[in-house]
Amino acid sequence: MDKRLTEARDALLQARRIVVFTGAGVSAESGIPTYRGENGVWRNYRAEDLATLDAFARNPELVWEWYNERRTLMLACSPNAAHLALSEFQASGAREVSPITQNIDNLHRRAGSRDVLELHGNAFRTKCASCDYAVYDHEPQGDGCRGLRDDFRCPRCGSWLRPDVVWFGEPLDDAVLDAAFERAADCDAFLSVGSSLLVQPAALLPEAAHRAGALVIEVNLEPTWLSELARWSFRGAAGANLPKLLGIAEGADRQGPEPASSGDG
Ligand code: BV8
Ligand code: ZN
Repeated sequence: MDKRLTEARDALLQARRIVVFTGAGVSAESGIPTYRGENGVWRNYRAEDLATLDAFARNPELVWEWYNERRTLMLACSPNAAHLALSEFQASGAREVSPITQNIDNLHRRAGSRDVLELHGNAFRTKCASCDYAVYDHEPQGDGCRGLRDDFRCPRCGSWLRPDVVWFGEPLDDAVLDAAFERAADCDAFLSVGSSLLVQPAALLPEAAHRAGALVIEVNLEPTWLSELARWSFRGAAGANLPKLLGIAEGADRQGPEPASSGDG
């Protein structure tokens, strides 16, 4: 294993409170397009154009069609080695692990991660645009929203239902954001995985951790503004690097009894 990766892993495994902050890049190997990568344009729509309140007000059917298409794709994808390693790392209980994600694809939950802070919501949660009705849809709603489907009308007040995600220009949920900043300021290690760190205010979290003196490590295919600040910045895929960094790949972090010696010791 790359010497720098071993050093970073050994330093990381000393930490007691670790935030693992993820972006679209952690789900790329599961087959979910990123936002700004070469295939970053969703079909012929751009997230910035459709993931907005204006777009929904103008054409809710189109926005629902887009989200149903994305839900269908997300359900067809599976958590990859990065999601699974993070879930195993957290489950080991050896230290406090706080997953904070910008992704709405539900893959961290499906991988078994707990207590995931979903900064931008979850594509599978549906909420009423007017009252507090909300429901967690495990399956995409039918075959998409062709014309006015009454499935998209709130059973309580009749208003439009919408995906429970944070659109551009919308504020993030205060409680979620406060919790995220608290964890970033309190952690002793902060991992940024698969994010271009361009979307605010999420992109302020790595900075908050760095300012608080946390060990900062990055795994990303391309350099970001954090790459200079990080103690280690690995240019590589999350699926290949995160399991090694977390000591999962070769069981370096097994807390259980020493594996029985193979008798050649
Ligand atoms: C708000 C849900 C205010 C919807 C999302 C100008 C300057 C600065 C800020 C702004 C500005 N103009 C406007 C703003 C604010 C705006 C913003 O930040 N815009 C950006 C585009 C400049 N922010 C907002 O609007 C936020 N709200 O500010 O509200 C307010 C306050 C009070 C009252 C009223 C209003 C809301 C932002 C949330 C938007 N919603 N998603 C949906 O998706 O349907 S954001 C969406 O894009 C994703 O959720 C994700 O968070 C983000 C994309 O970021 P990344 O995850 O980093 O993904 P990206 O593709 O960019 O990068 C992937 C990286 O992975 C790449 O670097 C790539 O190299 C790497 N990679 C690829 N494959 C791999 C890999 N790495 C490792 N392994 C691999 N295999
Ligand atoms: Zn309602």
